[in-house]
Amino acid sequence: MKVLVTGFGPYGGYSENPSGEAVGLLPEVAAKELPGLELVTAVLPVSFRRAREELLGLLDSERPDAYVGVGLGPGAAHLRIERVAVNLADARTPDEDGEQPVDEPIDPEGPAAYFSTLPVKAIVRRLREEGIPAALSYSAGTFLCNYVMYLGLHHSSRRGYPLRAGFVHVPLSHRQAASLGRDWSGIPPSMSVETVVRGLLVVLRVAVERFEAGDERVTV
Ligand code: PCA
Repeated sequence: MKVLVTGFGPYGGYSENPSGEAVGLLPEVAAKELPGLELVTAVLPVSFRRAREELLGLLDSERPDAYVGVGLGPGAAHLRIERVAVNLADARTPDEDGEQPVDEPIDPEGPAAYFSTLPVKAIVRRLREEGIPAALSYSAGTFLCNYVMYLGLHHSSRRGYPLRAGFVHVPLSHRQAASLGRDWSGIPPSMSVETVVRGLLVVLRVAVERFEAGDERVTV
């Protein structure tokens, strides 16, 4: 099974992005722990135009069986397994190229939303069993993370590949939380990048198990 996993680079006030850091560490760990998996990784820029070009280019050149997007969700206290991507780009702040779409559809011809086609509940269950805090989430926002999740699912629906696609939001890293926090009450929740990497391995393991078992069910 071939899986594309993408993280994001720095953006806005975040000079580091733990999603990109974790995705960068993933190939070495996955080679040991999931030897049968063909893994392709990339760190996307936080730019609507360039992220779209890179992601669609990778989906077409690599033709992965599954796509897992990963991004930073500042304020998240656990891994958020996203369930829905909406056809909306509504940026509160400009992207890294200064573009700021407001109230724009991602594709005027596309459906209002797509559900993740990863086995999201099985993933959450397995993460918790392995001691990693995780929960389902019903909004990936309206910025780049929702954008790449929608694009992945839209591509899957239109072209037939990847067969499965979904998205994981990760908390700030401990280092970020330590430097961003102002006082006792102002420390945001955080997770170590190592735990995020372990969590992504679990996501991949569950996806591979389902795929290899020919299990067509989604969600459960
Ligand atoms: N998080 C942002 C964009 C890039 C990232 O890592 C988001 O949640 O949309």
